[in-house]
Amino acid sequence: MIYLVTDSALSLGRSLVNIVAAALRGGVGMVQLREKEITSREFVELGRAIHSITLEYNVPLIINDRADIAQIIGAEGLHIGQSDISFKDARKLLGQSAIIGLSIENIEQARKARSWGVDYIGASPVFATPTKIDTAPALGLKGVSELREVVDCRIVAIGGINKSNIRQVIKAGADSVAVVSAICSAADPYLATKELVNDTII
Ligand code: TZP
Ligand code: MG
Repeated sequence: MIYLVTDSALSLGRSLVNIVAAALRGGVGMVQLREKEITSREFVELGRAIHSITLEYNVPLIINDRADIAQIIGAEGLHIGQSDISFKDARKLLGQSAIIGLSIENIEQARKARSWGVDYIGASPVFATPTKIDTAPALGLKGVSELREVVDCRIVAIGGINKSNIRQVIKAGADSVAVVSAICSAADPYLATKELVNDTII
């Protein structure tokens, strides 16, 4: 499954709503709204606009960081990192039906996340990427395989993944692949998504 993570700053001046719509037509199975540079009010407005399209495709919308915004717009889930609110608090706030994903950077964090019952772990980053530079060292394909052996929860791989390496990431054991620039910065986000989706069928 291809999981689109948004970044307006990487969308080459195009409307994020149009990019998400193209990615949904192309077959993404999950969308995460990850916007670091906008106000809370803009985040809510954009979230509502994007949610209305993801609902048409029956694709879950996940909000990055902001449990309050996930709740306000009725999004299907929340994605948190190691320094965000805790998984326990997020679950308490959003309830059992919410999809809650947690980024992990090593096996220890993955084990803990598994024991808490997260819905998926974001294995981050698989490869070094200019999209996010304040990351832990890259896990590499070996890191993904190790995670696959140790934890039995869903693994969403993220970081530097594109059509040149996606098959290897899936072969290493990722259940899904999350991408930012491979779709948001693509000349044709619809075609780019379709190609990535085809590549997941090994
Ligand atoms: N978390 C870890 S790497 C990353 C995030 C949000 C960015 C991935 O972006 P790209 O463009 O798919 O490498
Ligand atoms: Mg975060």
